[in-house]
Parts: sequence; structure tokens; C-alpha cells
Amino acid sequence: MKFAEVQKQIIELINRSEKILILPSTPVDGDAIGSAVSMYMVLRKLGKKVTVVCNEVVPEVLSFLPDTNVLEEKLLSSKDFIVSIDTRKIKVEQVKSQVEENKVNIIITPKDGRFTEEEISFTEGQEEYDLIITVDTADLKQLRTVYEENMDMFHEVPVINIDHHISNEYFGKINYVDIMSASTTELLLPLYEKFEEAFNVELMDEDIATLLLTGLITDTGSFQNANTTPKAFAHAAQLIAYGARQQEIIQQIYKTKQLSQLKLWGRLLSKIQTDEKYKIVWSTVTQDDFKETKSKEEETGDIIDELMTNAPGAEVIVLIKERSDDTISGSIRTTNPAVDASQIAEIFGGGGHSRAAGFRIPDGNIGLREHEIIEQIREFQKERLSVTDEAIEESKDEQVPIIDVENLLNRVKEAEKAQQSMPSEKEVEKYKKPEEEEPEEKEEEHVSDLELRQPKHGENDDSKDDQNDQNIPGVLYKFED
Ligand SMILES: [Mn+2]
Repeated sequence: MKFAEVQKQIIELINRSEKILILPSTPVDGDAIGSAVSMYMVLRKLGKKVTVVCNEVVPEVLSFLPDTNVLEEKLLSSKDFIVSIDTRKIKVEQVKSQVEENKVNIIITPKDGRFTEEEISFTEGQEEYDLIITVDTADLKQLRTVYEENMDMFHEVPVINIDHHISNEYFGKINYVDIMSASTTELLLPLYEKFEEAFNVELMDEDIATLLLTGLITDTGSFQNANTTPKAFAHAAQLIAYGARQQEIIQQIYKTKQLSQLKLWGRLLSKIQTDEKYKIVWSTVTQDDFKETKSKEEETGDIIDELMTNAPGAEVIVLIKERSDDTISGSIRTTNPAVDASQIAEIFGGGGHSRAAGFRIPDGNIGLREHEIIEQIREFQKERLSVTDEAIEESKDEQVPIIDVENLLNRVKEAEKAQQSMPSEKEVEKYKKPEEEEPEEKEEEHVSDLELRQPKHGENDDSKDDQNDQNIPGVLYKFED
């Protein structure tokens, strides 16, 4: 069936429905939230009674999005008592409740006219929906308890299934599924435009466009994943033309967490030192570095692991950190199984495992300590290698470069691409309606020359260091980094 036909069926079904239940999949992400909340806003504009139920709380990183508070944790239970007003003749302007000492008043203000007792009815238990719309959901099981506890409802009430997952099970009465779509929100844009025509109402606004663009940005990894199609770019440009707050999305989802870390990276890379003879790579981070980059001490966590993967010629990688409590800590990683990181850490009173270890020393003078620490590691390596300085000199030519700083710098630059891959102003202009070109909209947006980090799965996860440690054989627990 052609999409145009499916869109028409959706419009017909929505037109016939009054109480609509919207269900995003779990775990919730930018696409699920962007789809569900935008659908809520659109259907409200069409005068529908809309409920969005999501078993999960909105992730902190997405809490900047408009109207995420409309998400309800669960469907009304059978314990609830519902007062209903028939609004077929008279529309409601406002509903308020007033709690008095021995009673609760529910105040219903009509738009025009007057409500009578005839229009009021009471029901116990669950609200009856006449339409369910699932968004970004490949399988009803992803709806978790909403589905598990209300399976009957899914048999009785028609379901519109809007999704882009290849694994979609086509469980809906209407399946608006396009696996070529980069996000569910990308599918919603043309649908909402069709609604505008069909219902003759202007629906798209800045908030709705922002929600849709969020799904597109998060599902494509800021337009860097393979699912980024030319159409996805065109839709992004169109959404920006509708007023989607692209900078806010990028800022909230990527920059706030990672810009500080990128700056810290820059500092750390500029201070990298190598000892080719004894195959040591090290760097230092001071309290000034943290302050000036506005980063936190924990943010060095994955830096040492990144250093390790980019230092093929190194055997020992050390990160020396000046801590806020006037102590100095060191994180050690070794790439060669023959080099025991825990033995090195023991020199400084620390410990750990063969590939990852750490230590902490009380004296906070990093300038002095750095030299001492590295000297002792040199000694350790000299003994272990038990080769003469001359022998090492001779073999120097065959050595692989000890660390690929260039590659590391490229990693930092990759982040910049995320920013650059957003649609250009020219592309956006194409979609702008002429009357929208007001001069104040052209306010120069400051585009930072600092880069976005390429989003990776689990990048923001505080347990990242843990995970990495777990990849190193023999490492059982986390070390201070
Ligand atoms: Mn999605």
C-alpha cells in the first residue's frame, strides 16, 4: 500500500476518534519521546482527548523538551472514579478542581452554552479509548506493563502502528511503517502536514518541530550513522525552517556533557610525553585544567583507555592527576601482558590488576611528583626489559610510533563533524515560507569552533570506565582515574 493511502486511513481513523492513547516504546529515547509528545500536541490541536502513557521516566538529557510532563506513568486503574461530560454539543473551555473540607468540586467551564446533568455520566475504572497509537515501537512487548496489563484493550481498540524499525511486527490495524526512515519522527513530519491539509488547521509550530528534529538527531547519531539518508537531511532542513531549535537540541544532548571533556582532551593531548626507550606514554591533569575546561575529575575516566588504544608502541600508559583533596593519583594501563600494571602501582603504594592499576599519593605537588613517578617507572621498565641502553638504541628504527597523537586529535575533530553535518542555512532557506523571513530571526547564532564528540553508545554512561575495565582480561573492579 502506498504511504499516501496509509496516511489517508490514519486521518479517517483519527477523525472518528475522540479519546486517543499514545504509547511510546521503552526504553524511551529521543525518537520515542519526540514522536509521542509531538503527536500529543498535534492531536490536542485537533481537539482530541489525548493520553500518553510511558512506563519509564524521561531521561534527564531529554528533559529540556517541551511538554514532557504530559507523559503519564500508568493507565488509569480500576480504582479510579471518572466523571465524564458529553462534549458533543458543548465544548469545554476549562476544567478545575477544588478541594473543600468534606468534598471535592469539579468545575467545568463551557466554551458557549451551559452543561446540564444529562451530559454528565460516571464511570468506575478504566478510561475507554477509541484509538491507540504506538510510536517507535517494533513489538507490543516493548510497551511493557501498559501492554501486559491491558492485553484485552489491544484486541478491542484499533491500533495505529507508526514506526521505522526493520523488526516491526505489523501489529496494527493500520501500519505506517517505513524502515527506510531514519526515525519515527521523520515519518511524522509528512503525516502532520497531511493532517494540516485534511483538517484545515495549522499544526506545525516550533515546539513540534523541535520534538521531531530531536528524534531525527538522536536516531542518526547527529547525522553520522549509516541510516542518515538524503531525505533525512531534507527533513531536518524543513524542520529547522519550521522553527526547530536545533542549537538547543545539540547543546542539551551532546555539548553540555561532552564539550568540557573535549576541552580537557585538548589539554591532555598537548601535554602528552613519551619515553620511546622504555615505551612509556604519560600525561598529567591539574586542578587548573579541570577548572579552565569546566570539567570534572571523573571525566578523565575514558581518556586513559582512549590513550591506550592509540598508543600501539607503548607498554605503559600513565595518567597523573592532581586531585581536589591535595593528593595525586595515577592510573596505569599496560598493553603488553608481560608488563604487570599492579607491580608498577605497588611502587607507589597502590595496586590492582595486571592490565589496569592505580595508586594515590598524599603530596599534591604534581610538578615534582610527575618527574619522580616517571623516573621510577623508567627504572621498572629498564629492569624488566633487562637490556642495555645501547641495545634499545639499536632497535629504535624498527619501533612503531609509540603513540598516534594525530589519530587522537582526529577523534577530537570528528566531533566537529556532528556540528557541520547539520543542514546549511541555504538548505533551510529553501523550506522557509517567504513571510517567515523576518530580520530578527537572522540573529547570528554563535557556532562554537569547539567540537562535538561523535556520539557513541554508552558514551555518557558513568559506568564507562567500568565497562572498559571489564574488557581487559583479569580486571575485576574499577580503579580511581
Ligand atoms: Mn527510532
